[in-house]
Amino acid sequence: MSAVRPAPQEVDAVVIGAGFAGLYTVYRLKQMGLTHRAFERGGGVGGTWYWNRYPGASSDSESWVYSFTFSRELEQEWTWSRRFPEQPEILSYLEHVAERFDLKPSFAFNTRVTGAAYDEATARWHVETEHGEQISARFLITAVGCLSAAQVPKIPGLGQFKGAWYHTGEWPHEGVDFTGKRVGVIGTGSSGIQSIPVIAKQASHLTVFQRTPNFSVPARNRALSREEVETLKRNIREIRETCRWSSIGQPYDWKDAEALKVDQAALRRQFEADWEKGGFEWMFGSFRDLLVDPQANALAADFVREKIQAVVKDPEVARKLTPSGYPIGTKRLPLDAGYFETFNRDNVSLVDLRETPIEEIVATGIRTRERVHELDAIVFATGFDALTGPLTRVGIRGRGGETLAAKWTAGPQTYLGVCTRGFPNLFMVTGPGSPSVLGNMPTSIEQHVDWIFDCITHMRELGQSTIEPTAEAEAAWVAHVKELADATLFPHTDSWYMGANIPGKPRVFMPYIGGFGTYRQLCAEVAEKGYEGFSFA
Ligand code: N01
Repeated sequence: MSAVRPAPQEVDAVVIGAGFAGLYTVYRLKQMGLTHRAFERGGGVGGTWYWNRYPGASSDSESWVYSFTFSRELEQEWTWSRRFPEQPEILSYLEHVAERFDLKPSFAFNTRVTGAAYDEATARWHVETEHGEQISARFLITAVGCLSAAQVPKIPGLGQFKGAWYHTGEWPHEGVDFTGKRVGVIGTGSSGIQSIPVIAKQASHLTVFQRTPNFSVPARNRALSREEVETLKRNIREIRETCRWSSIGQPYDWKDAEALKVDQAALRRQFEADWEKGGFEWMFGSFRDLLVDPQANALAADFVREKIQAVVKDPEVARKLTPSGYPIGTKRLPLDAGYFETFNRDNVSLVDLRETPIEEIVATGIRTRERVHELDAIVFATGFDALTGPLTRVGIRGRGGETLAAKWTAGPQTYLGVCTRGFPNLFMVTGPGSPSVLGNMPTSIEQHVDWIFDCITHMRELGQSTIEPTAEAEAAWVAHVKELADATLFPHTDSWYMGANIPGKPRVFMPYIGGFGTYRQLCAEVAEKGYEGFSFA
């Protein structure tokens, strides 16, 4: 019997996560010949797409940009079937990437990292897993995702519920059959809005528990024709180059026009035309003042309110579904496939929690102030402890044993959203303070990972062993991120961007909103100036 070679315990880098970010990080580590261990709490690759298997789960970025660009061969050999790829297809894509580039052997799956402590004497990270493994690494690279810490609200009585309950972000792999079941969905963010139309078709009755009515734009998903695929593949380099320099990492950008300065008939025509096209372009390829000027924003919000009123037949239901009191787009805008139409079905009812709040969950369902809604299953589409949650829950301790959670009590403190002072050689892929969730994630991820590996190469060439931001650079970056956000309408809204969905979380706008292209340029300039704002040892 041949002995199994033990996995190395002293490595150049530990990677946490096997989604887009973790896979590309491991690809680069292999390419550079750096020794590494990678850990993933799930049973396979996929990250977000491994966990979010809820009915209707799909990307809101078009398939031809929601993918890697690092390999031209990969780009040409993989063919997407639809405009917006659905969860099973994205997961197959990531599995294909992992196989094609032989990335899987680097990962230990079903293995949660339970702690990582920086040892000042050796300038190394000591990483522990739930299975008791101890690894020493020079670099710690987190690829833990921005929306991976699922949030089930603490509603009294969940323990006594006799039916089944699920969170969209931790959906059972075998799927859930709601046929003949009375289902309740709590939450009307992107996950709720994607899953509600699909669950409504299966369930005997669906009750939607809505706290804040949401704006939503039609996705208009469709199959791609062979001709379209061929054209896209021919032009893919150009398309992706546009993404790299655009505001949200997409192949379009804000128009060079302001809603308040164009003729109102022309504005209407533009809104209508983009509405027909579907997708994020309706907002993020639109007038450049929509998210900075309240009056401009109101024009867009009124347009969507009219669409809701036109679709929903029952005026009382339409009233409850119509958002007001916050600017459109300042909560992450969902894309939908017949969300508002779903409320015209006989088997769907809407509970407005602002009028009749949930008091408790009982054995047979959900009791609001008004009555008990009898249910066989509850779906929590209640979101995530975004951006900081996935990082703080790892238990990362920097210099002097300080935890990330302690350092970030008043909000995330980072430089460029990739490093944080007091945690030398920790790189956070798409960390708070970077554009991350405000753009197309694979574009953000590739930019960050490439920057990290350029930085590691630089350190290697100059014989430096550690890197961390200076106190001044970090403070200036945090102030800059805040200043940019304050110039927009975002801080006025309770959203997960602001940490407002998590009780006790500091109210800080977490991502960098200066535009993805601008951010890329800034990162490149920092590197060109010898990693200005970082100190090396
Ligand atoms: O979560 P959310 P999500 N009682 O936080 C409600 C990405 N994503 O999973 O608005 C009652 O947006 C909450 O109400 P309110 C995307 O970036 C991407 O839907 O806080 N209700 C809200 O309605 C997205 O933005 C894709 O008042 C409660 C909902 O639950 C992000 O993930 C698909 C409640 C939560 O909405 C998160 O989306 C899906 C309570 N105690 C997700 N607590 C694609 O790209 C919360 N709510 C396709």
